[in-house]
Amino acid sequence: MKKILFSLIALALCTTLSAQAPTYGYKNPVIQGFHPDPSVCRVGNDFYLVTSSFQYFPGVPVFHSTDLIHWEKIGHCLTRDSQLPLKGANTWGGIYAPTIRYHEGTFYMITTNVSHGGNFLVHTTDPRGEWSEPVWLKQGGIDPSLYFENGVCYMVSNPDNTITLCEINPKTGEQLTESRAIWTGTGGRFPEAPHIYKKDDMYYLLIAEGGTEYGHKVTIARSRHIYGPYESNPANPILTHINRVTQHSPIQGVGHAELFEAADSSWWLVCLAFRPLNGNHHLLGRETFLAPVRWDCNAWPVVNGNGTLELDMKVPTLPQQPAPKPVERIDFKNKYLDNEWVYVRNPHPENYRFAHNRLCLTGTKTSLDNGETSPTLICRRVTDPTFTATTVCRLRNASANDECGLTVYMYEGSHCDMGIKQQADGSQRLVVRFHLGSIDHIAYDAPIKDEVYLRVKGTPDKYYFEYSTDGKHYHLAGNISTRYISTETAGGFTGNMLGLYAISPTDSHSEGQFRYFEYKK
Ligand code: 6LW
Repeated sequence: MKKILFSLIALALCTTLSAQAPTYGYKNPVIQGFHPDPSVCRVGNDFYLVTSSFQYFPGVPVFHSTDLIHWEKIGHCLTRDSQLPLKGANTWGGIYAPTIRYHEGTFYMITTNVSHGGNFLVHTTDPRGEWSEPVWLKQGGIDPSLYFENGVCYMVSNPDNTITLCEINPKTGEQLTESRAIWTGTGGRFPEAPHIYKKDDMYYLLIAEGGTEYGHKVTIARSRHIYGPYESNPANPILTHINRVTQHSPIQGVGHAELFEAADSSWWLVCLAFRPLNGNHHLLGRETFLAPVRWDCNAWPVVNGNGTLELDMKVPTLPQQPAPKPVERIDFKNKYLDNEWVYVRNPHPENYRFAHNRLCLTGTKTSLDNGETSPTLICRRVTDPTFTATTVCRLRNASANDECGLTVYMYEGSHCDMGIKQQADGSQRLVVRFHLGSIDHIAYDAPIKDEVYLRVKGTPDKYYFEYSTDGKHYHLAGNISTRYISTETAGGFTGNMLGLYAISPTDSHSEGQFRYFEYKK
């Protein structure tokens, strides 16, 4: 009787719980802000996702989800200088598209450091923990991926714009077979992002073509044998926004995808795309999108019915489990930074410390215009078309021209800074400066005293730079059309970041001391 009662209670609980978990509809992008080239692996009911990181340190963020919609950033694969040399890496350099795979208890992440050493992989048994030292690989090209079958580890990448396959020892990196060309795609430029899957005794080769701009598309081919010959899907591309039906879609540049199966046998796809916000200009970089896939036995996969995506996806989903929300306000007195924060290239840890209930940044000669080494700058992604970012800081022990403040940073060639600047006579001024390619423009320069609140208000069309001495009444110190700092104008593979910085042209050991940082959408 007790047993029956217990079972009844358990059943009632399960029914209520599953009744509570929604299983319909979600919003794209599922990971907002600069998070391109997504790759996913599944272990039971857990999905792990990685994205590219270019010049930023630590590199290759790792996300976890059980419903594919809510993703929690659980760490980074590349957290040590020995794994991630980034000297001279810019927004077109450093770490390109990663692939994550799980095989016999081990997670593998394979990627390219285009600035140092080319293709390599790292592995771990705990994706929330530390990953191995890099295992360097011989086969070139970008976008390497792994496929495991019967004790063999295959590596695929795109040297010479040709999808190329070989066998490797994933623990030593040794290449065990000659590299063999297997497909060049359907004729689009930049055949890249290859992944191999096996289904119904066929090998499927998924790639991207057309380049990562408006001509981007996803195509697929299949073969009975892993080395080919591969037959192209007559319905290619299986996903693109290049056509007239999506000409006015708020999502563009759809490509670089990964296909995978959930535990309930449903198929899904993640890919990158961008959201034009100011005319044809995009600010947030390439983001991660999700789509359902229908993949019948012996058939070609069909993405979201007609090979396009929407922001508002009206489709059945896995039971939805909201992930913890990112913190809006970080008080530096807690001596803690969450894993949203990254540095540009390999940071100098001695220039970052918590003291006086603040985050203290020691300025160096390396300015934000420097593309070789690491300025004192700690950043997080802009993740929303409309946002307000606020910090409060003071500049201490400063010599003439030392500075600290808040920047909207695309890369060294394109950033808008608002900061406190030390004068030769000991006074301080509030300066707003736009550094846009060869143009350096001072938008504001006025006296200021001691601690100052700095606020950037972002809208799709304009960024507004404001400051306050009491945190209540703000003065507008400048504004700029977002077009100037968009990917279309500035270039690069990354997106807008918000950064706290300090600079000292004479290495005077002055400090920018920040009390908190708040980001609200
Ligand atoms: C990536 C390539 C691409 O390696 O852009 O859009 C490159 N796709 O596949 C950098 O993200």
